[in-house]
Amino acid sequence: MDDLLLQVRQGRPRAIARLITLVENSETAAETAVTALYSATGQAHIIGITGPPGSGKSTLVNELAKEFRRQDRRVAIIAVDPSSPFTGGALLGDRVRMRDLAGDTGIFIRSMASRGSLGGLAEATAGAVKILDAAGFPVILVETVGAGQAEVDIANAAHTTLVIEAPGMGDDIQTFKAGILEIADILVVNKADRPGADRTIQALELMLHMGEGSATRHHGRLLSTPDNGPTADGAWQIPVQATTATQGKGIPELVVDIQRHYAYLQASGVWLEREKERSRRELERLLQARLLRQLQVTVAPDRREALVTAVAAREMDPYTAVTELFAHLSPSKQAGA
Ligand SMILES: Nc1nc2c(ncn2[C@@H]2O[C@H](COP(=O)(O)OP(=O)(O)OP(=O)(O)O)[C@@H](O)[C@H]2O)c(=O)[nH]1
Ligand SMILES: [Mg+2]
Repeated sequence: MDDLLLQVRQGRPRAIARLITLVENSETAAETAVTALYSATGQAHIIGITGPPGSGKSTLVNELAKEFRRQDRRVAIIAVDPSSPFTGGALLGDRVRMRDLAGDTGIFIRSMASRGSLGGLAEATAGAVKILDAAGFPVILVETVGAGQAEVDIANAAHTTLVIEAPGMGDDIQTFKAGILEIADILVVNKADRPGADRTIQALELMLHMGEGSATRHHGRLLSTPDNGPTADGAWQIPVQATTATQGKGIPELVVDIQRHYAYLQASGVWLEREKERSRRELERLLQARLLRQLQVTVAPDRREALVTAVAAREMDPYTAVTELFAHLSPSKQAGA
């Protein structure tokens, strides 16, 4: 493991791939890896890319990566695929599209499938992000299909979240998924070569204005006016950027938006706020998992089962059952807490 960790720190692709797989499949490996690597993390700009199926996320990620490479920045890509657990078809398609980047050692591409990951996809993605961060990638792009909780999880893990829309999906404000303003730092209207792109842009901008009118808050800050960039009071204005990913159009502009958002996060202190929020959620998750494991070790299965049965039979209420379970968790330490 030590040797593997060393090679990861040196940015060796094979070692990185191997460690991600290990961490995906073993809690112990995850603990060892994160303990060893954590102090080397916190450097990468983690960028989430989410949006409806087929809106052009993979094509866009491919183009973004090329643009970052032009600036001589190393890029890691994680493609999260929660929607198709049965075939490798979608992933294969992504690989073909990302072939422009094949052979470039400044780039690392990893697909995460929902099956086989121990603590769930969000957990596995978070592990991979940490490894890539410690491996020295200054930019990590995480593509996830807009499917409810997954996109929220990614937004929570990312510093900058891009929500990708495409024209022809109704272009009614109501058809945009509720909550995208909660997670979007940058709105992208891809497929701007398609008819109706202007209407989509207008609809999104209208939505941003409505948010302003009803004092919708974005990450605790008010949005939003059409002119881009932080306002006098320092709040972030969500920009709407048109792109045609298949022709590389709008990509340099989008990278400027991303870098502007990075500068805003750093200057405003929001970067630290988000890191703290993420850390808080992570600690709570780990604590929950460890408490559950501890209970499973200290309370015999038949005792646990007896409590479940008693609660089901209304012989005991669930609070009393939990109190009894808790009494098994090293009572001496609890007294001091
Ligand atoms: N006309 C046009 N087509 C595009 C554009 N960007 C992507 N496409 C096409 O749209 C289709 C879907 O693109 P993907 O990049 O796979 O979209 P995705 O959002 O990653 O799709 P999923 O991962 O399956 O949700 C492909 O056929 C792309 O070639 C664009 O800017 N204009
Ligand atoms: Mg895709």
